[in-house]
Amino acid sequence: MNKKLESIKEKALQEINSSKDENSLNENYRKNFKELSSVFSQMGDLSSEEKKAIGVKANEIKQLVTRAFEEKKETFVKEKKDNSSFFDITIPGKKTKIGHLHPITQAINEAENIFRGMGFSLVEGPELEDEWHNFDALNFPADHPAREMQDTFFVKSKNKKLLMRTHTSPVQIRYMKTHKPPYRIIVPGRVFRNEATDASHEVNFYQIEGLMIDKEISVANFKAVIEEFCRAFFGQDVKIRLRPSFFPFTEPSFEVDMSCSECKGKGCSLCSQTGWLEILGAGMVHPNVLENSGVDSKKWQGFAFGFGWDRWIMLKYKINDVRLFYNGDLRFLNQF
Ligand code: FA5
Repeated sequence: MNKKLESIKEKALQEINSSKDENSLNENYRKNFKELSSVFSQMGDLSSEEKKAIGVKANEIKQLVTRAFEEKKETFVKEKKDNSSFFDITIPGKKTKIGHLHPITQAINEAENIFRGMGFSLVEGPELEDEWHNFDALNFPADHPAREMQDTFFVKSKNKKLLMRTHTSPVQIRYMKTHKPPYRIIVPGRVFRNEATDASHEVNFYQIEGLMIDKEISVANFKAVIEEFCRAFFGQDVKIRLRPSFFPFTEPSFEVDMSCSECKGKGCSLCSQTGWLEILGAGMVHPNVLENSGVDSKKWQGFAFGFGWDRWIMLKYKINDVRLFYNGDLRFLNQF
């Protein structure tokens, strides 16, 4: 029995100490402990003296094996800890993905910088507007088709007739009503129209409004400001021209064309072979609009303009569908 105990001890210690990992250590301990325990069940035929001596020895071996098991386990735990705290400073870092500004916002910032250089400041207004600011104050007649539900998103409300603004021009009114002239502002912002979408029409899109009012502001000042802006944005060789047009809130009104950014005025598919691209609506602010905003139209005069901002950026980057700006496709957005 003594010999058997000795051989169990040797084998247990040898197997425990040579275990390669925690799993094999557990298995070796379990197996040998079971063998050791089986000695106790074989002590039935021994005298009480022998039983006592063997029992003491078996218990000593049990303690010895258990200690060896715990010590070995401790080395594995320590090894694991050492490995996990190791930090290899030579491994290249993982680049954190950060977003960037939307191309429309980037271009608004660029426009703001250019206009600031000409003394304009940036003003914002609400997207949810009332009918008076969006239409009446801007001299739209009561029966103007833009006021129809088919063109404008009206919002249910108890008191005033509310709508999603169809252009940024109502901010002119809000600004003039609360500030004294002279004025030199630009108003970038989102506008909404109830229409079917296609490559050049969205239900929500951006405009940049401009307003300059002083004592002697003329169409010549307007032309100089817009030409300067177009050149700063597109390049020095850009030309612009004015064509007569109509808006209820400006008189006279004009559409502004810019020489085609693609063919430099020679004629191509982008400009329908005309050499010109339509870029904005503009005009001298109608006296009724000044009066509606509390500004004396006999003393003050000036111009306003409105860029369709999405189409302007489409020209710059040769984008063929306005809907790309809004569908959240990262393959498109990541190019900016
Ligand atoms: C206006 O909205 C006037 N408020 C502009 C203005 C301001 C004129 C100040 C005079 C003085 P218009 O409805 O033409 O004008 O729209 C301006 C521009 O918005 C258009 O030239 C076009 O580039 C753009 N636009 C119009 N509808 C859409 C649409 N559905 N999707 C994308 N762009 C559009």
